[in-house]
Amino acid sequence: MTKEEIFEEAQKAIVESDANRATELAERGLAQGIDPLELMNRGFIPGINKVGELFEVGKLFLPGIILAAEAMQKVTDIVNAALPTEIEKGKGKIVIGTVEGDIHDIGKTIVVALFKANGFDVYDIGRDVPIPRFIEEAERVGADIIGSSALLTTTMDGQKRLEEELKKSGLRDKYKTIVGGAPVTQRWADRIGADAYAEDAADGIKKVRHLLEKG
Ligand code: B12
Repeated sequence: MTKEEIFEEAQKAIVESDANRATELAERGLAQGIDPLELMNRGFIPGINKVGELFEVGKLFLPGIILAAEAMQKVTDIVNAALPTEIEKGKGKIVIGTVEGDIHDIGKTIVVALFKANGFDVYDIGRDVPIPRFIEEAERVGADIIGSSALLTTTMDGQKRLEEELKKSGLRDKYKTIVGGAPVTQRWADRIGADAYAEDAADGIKKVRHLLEKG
């Protein structure tokens, strides 16, 4: 199979919620030497995005998304495990989680894996995380950066509350913050006063490096 065929089939397998086919394609793609991130970005992620679109127009219902998400989770685990292991340590400590009320964590898991693969110390606090918990964890581990993910327009507000809580506790200058998630934009980051916004995991690495350089 060519690379393009794998990407196409990968997308189809997610849309069809075919976990077996999806895992087979993930393994095959990696064995063929396709870059893990490219495999996600051009194969599986367009698949899950398509699922979102079908849901939006009423062509797919919640049980369908759940099945597709399960298939997505499986391939994410396989592909993440194939990311090259970290070579340097001590580049920066990052606490990352999905905000309160939000259980979407596929994207966050990809971000966590890529940060780890790039040598960062990552503290993944999971999903549906109460806002104070982000700060507690950052204080506990002595983080440099706090990253938050939000996939619902209603839960994006948690990212704003994080900024507010940091200010209230006099800790705003101690940490850099980065926000992400499908509905999140640079404009939102500017509006709430976050230090950075990232479009995807690779952009996240770039932005975090920049934040750490700036000090
Ligand atoms: C899979 C999915 C689910 C799965 C989640 C499984 C899981 N373990 O994550 C399940 C079925 C559980 C689910 C549930 C729901 N979902 Co849903 N879901 C999706 C779907 C189809 C895909 C999300 C996804 O995984 N995308 C792939 C990943 C790779 O992309 P990503 O998350 O954006 O992450 C990338 C970047 O954004 C960035 N990034 C993300 N976070 C961060 C953080 C940092 C720090 C950085 C640097 C970068 C970064 O990097 C990532 C990698 O490139 C989306 C559609 C969509 N297009 O987003 C709907 C969607 C988000 N869901 C939606 C809805 C409505 C729901 C439900 C309310 C449905 C319901 N009626 O119950 C519930 C909500 C549950 C809750 N309280 O959270 C709506 C949201 C609408 C809105 N305006 O808010 C969407 C947009 C679907 C739609 N079109 O209507 N969902």
